[in-house]
Amino acid sequence: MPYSPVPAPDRRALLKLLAAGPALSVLGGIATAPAASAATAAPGILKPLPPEWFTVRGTNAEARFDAFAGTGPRTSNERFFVRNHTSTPVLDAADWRLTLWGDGLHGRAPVHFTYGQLRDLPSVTRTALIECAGNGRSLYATQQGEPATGTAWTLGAVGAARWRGVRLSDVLLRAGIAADAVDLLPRGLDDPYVSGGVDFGRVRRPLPVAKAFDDVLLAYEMNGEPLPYDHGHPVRLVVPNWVGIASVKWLGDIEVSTRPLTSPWTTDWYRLFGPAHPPGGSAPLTLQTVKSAYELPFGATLAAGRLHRLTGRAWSAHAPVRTVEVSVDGGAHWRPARLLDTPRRGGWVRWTVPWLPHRTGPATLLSRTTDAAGNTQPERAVHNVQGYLFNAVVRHPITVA
Ligand SMILES: Nc1nc2c(c(=O)[nH]1)N[C@H]1C(S)=C(S)[C@@H](COP(=O)(O)O)O[C@H]1N2
Ligand SMILES: [Mo]
Repeated sequence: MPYSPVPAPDRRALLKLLAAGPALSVLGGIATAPAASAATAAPGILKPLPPEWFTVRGTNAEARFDAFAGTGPRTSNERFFVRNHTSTPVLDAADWRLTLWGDGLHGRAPVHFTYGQLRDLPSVTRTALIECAGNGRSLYATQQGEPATGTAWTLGAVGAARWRGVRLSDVLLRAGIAADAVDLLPRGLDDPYVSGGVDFGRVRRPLPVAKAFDDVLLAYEMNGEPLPYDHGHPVRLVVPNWVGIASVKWLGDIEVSTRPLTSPWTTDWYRLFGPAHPPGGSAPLTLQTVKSAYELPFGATLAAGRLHRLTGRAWSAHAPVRTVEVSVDGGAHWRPARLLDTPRRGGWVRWTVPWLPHRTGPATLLSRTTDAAGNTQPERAVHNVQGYLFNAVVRHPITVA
């Protein structure tokens, strides 16, 4: 077993260590912030959150999209957004085990895998985006005048990493999954989620066996490092192209069931409610959507009479990106951006377009992704009460001076 974890320190000691700074790179995957920055804190997140990289929103940290400018096609562990229902638990891989149980296993007795046993299975490595279903939520209010409940993300609740781990299907087969199993219920080891005085239990969300056998990973590495604490150490699910909530962190057990399962994460949240949707809500959300964003702060000032190389990123959960079109005049004229990466489903592409602004004053930048399946960003997103799956063309305000 190649990975020797740090002996689990108590939380306060760990935070103190983190505050102490650079010596900490020994901690699995927790890197140190740039020297110049005074990191802000989010309750329950362990890694440094320098304000030039993150905006803290409650127990979550949104990546600043403008800070992706000049970085590669993958998001480093230090810059990856964090979405925590409660707080990051410090788990020790040495005494962690995964339990599979339920009537969908042949033996019907629980089956355990230690961390070492998982690491001894054949590994696979793949790049996948993880994106919160609520990414872009605040734009329902700011752009469409239709507020939604929940964390007011702008566009930075998304990141692309290279994940290494074992296929969930390999583990299910070794555990003796029955032919008539239909649903899994992966559950995290973080504290139970309590909201409005109601204890909803630990984070858990049904996952169809069919998706599990398609492309789901039990990941133990992120960008070549042991999974960092905040991103699910020692093992998380990576469910490519699906809403981020499917990628359960700090995985502890998986129920395997011959009957369809539910949890509040498929009944109360992560479906579409509101007048535009079926009474009682849509089906539970699965795939993410189509988006693009400029690597520029909202309200940025650009110098008139100078050539700017505008950059951004585009992604679609449905198919590889085909085109990104850009407008610098609020949508009157469009031209294609140049794609800087080979489009792949499950990743994002960086794009660029030159712009020489002449007229000073406020301007609106737009970008529009179309994927190879013909999905394109609409002018308006279909509103839903909880503000999921915002996919509209974003109107990015800037000033030319
Ligand atoms: N156990 C557990 N898993 C979880 C969560 C959580 O709070 N607890 N948050 C989910 C949500 S809503 C998202 S968007 C992703 C975010 O992954 P990240 O924090 O690694 O970016 O993790 C998912 N997995
Ligand atoms: Mo999420």
